Amino acid sequence: MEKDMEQMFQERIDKEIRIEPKDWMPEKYRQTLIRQISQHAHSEIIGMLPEGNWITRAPNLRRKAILLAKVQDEAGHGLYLYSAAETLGISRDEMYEQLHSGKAKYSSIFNYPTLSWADMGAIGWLVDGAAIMNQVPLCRTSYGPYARAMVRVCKEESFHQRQGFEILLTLSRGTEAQRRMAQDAINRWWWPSIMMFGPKDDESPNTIQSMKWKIKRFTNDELRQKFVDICAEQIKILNLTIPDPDLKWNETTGHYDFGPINWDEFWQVIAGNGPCNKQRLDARKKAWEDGAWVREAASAHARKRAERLAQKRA
Ligand code: BYC
Repeated sequence: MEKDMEQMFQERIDKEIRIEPKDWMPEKYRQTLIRQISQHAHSEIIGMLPEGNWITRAPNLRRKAILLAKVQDEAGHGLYLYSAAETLGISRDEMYEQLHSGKAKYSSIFNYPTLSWADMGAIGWLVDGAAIMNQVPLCRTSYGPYARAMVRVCKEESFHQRQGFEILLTLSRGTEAQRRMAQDAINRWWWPSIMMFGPKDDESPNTIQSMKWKIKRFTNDELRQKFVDICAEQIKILNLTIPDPDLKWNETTGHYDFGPINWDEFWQVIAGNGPCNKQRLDARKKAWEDGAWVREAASAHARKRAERLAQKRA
């Protein structure tokens, strides 16, 4: 019976029919999506912290307003995604609990510090750029609520990517100190950004099944290569360099070759040993604890209203 259901499910996927919350789905499909969507939501929320650090220090009012809006967009993305995950039968409280206890992951990239204003440019250009590369195909992911959330997220993120590039372009055309600051930010964010796509395909336990279920449309390495190819061209406009001596165009493959990735660093960061893991998680836990009185007040208010309504009706 279960076998037949699974076969019918796979046939729907193969025919590109979207799976919706009330449809039957294999338990492993549901669990994979809960893992990926909640990790994605946590990444958006934790991802507000490195940039939030610069809102008070943005160089002028225009830059401050733009950065503030971007960080607020990220909060919105997190909320769409938590809602999408909730349709799979997990509560928001459970997801927060998994984040705070360290059970759920969030993107490795947000465990690096933001040391200068140019980092706002590098995050927009590289981190949002990598995120879009990964998320545009997710607009066609097989689970309806996730796909629809991605359409909205991608629209805003392409704007975020451009604002980051524009910060770097302005700095690259500025004083020598500003150029150096832009180059330093690219040097620090390049390798963590290409790690963001996840482990290489032969070390990625989830890719084969997720491709079969069309949760993922491209493998980690395919997306990483597309991203490198685009950045290798865009850096020419910035007149700066990508910190990889092995980066060069390969006539035969029609792609840019790139140097070895430090996978040990990636696994260390995921295991909780990156430069800012503790700081990021502590900030989220503190926000949760500090918000307890708001949640209690809102529940008390809702309870009173319900009681009053019930009395009126009686
Ligand atoms: N960081 O088998 P794999 C943003 C984990 S935020 C941490 O390849 P999968 C933004 C992976 O979870 C948008 N963990 O897994 C916000 C798995 O864990 P388990 C961020 C990672 O799921 C603010 C294990 O390693 N984007 O745009 O098939 C400011 C093995 O990996 C990472 C998303 O979240 C990582 N980088 O593929 C600016 C995209 N990579 O099984 C910007 C949504 C892998 O041990 N997620 N792991 O629990 C995905 O597309 C996929 O989950 C991944 C990984 C491609 C990331």
